[in-house]
Amino acid sequence: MKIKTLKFSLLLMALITVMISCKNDDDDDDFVFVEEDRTEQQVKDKDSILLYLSTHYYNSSDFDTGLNHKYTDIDITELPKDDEGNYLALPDPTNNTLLLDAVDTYTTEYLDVSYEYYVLNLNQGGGDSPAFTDIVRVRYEGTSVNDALSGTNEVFDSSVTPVNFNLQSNGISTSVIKAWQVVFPMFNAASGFDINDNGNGIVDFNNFGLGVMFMPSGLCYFSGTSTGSSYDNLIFKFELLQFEVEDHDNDGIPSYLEDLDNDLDITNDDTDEDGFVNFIDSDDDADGVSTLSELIPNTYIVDTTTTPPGVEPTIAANEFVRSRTEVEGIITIKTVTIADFNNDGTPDYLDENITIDYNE
Ligand SMILES: [Ca+2]
Ligand SMILES: [Ca+2]
Ligand SMILES: [Ca+2]
Ligand SMILES: [Ca+2]
Repeated sequence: MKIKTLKFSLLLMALITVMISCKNDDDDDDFVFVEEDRTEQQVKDKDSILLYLSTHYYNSSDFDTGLNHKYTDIDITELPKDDEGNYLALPDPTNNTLLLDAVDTYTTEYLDVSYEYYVLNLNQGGGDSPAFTDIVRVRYEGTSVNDALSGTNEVFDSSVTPVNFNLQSNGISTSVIKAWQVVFPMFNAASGFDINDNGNGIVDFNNFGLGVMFMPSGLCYFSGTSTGSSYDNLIFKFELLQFEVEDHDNDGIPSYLEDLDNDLDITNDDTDEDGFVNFIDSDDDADGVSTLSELIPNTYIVDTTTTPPGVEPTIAANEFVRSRTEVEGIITIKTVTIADFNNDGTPDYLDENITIDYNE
C-alpha cells in the first residue's frame, strides 16, 4: 500500500514536471537558462578551491590529542598579508597548518565528469560507517569558498544540534548534495554516547567522525542558488554522530544492496525493467511474490534477566535486522535472510523463476 502511494506520487511528480516544462516553452521566449558546462566549471572550481587551501590555515595542534573535539573548535584563518596584499608566511607553524598541506585529495565520477575534492580528517570516528544511501545524524556548518575569497565569511547553513539527513532521496523528499553522499561514508560514526547528567536529555557522543570537506560546485548545488549564488564551492565542517541503515521501499533489502552494478548509484538498477528501480520496487523481479516474502524471516528472543544473561545472536552478512524491541529485559530481534533456493547465485528475490513465499 505504501509502495503504491509512492509509485503514484512519482507519476504525479513526472506529470507536474511535464506541465511546468510545457508552460515554460509557451511564455518564456525572452529568457533562456543556460547552465555552465560541467567540465569547464570543474576546472574553474578546482583553481578556486586550491587557491583557498593554499591561503588558509587551521589550528592543527588543538586536535593532536583527544577524540571529542567539536566542529566549532575548528578555526580556519586566512594567511596574513603585507601592505601590497601579498600573502605572508604561515604564523606559528608549530600550532597551525596550511590547509593544502593537511587535506587529502580524492576524485569521483559524477554526471560523466571527474571531480576533485578535498577532505580534512580530524577524527575518523570509532563506530561503524554509513553507506551512501543511509540516514546520517550530523552537526555541521556550511560556508562558501567563493565568499571567503572575496572577503566575506557568511555561514549559509548550520546546525549545532544533531539533525538527520537521508543521503539518498527517494524522488519525493529533497535530496542532499552529492558531496555529502560521497564524503560521509568515508568517516565513521560515534563509538557510543553518554546521557548528559544535567538531566536535560542532552547526549554526549564519544569518538565521532570530525572533519571538513572542500567541495566543487558540481558536487554541490551547481547552477542552483540555495547558498545565495550559483556555482558556489562549499566548505562543510561536520561531525558524523550516528547513522541508520535505510531501506527506502521497506522490502527487507537495505538500499545500498539494491545497487546491483556497484557503481554507487541506486537510480540505475531495475531488474524487472518496469521503470521502478530496485530501491523503490517492492517486487524486484516482478514474479508476483514481494521481495520481503522471498526473504527467510527469523525471530530471536534473548532473555537478559537470566544468570548468566542471554547473549545476542551474531547477524549473518546476508541477514538484516527488521526490528528490535526490548521489554523488561527480553530482547526480540526480527530479521530476514537472503535465500537462493536453486543455488544459482541469483537470490530468490531477483530470480523470477523462484516464487517461494517464505511467509506462508
Ligand atoms: Ca547502480
Ligand atoms: Ca523494478
Ligand atoms: Ca526493492
Ligand atoms: Ca519477487
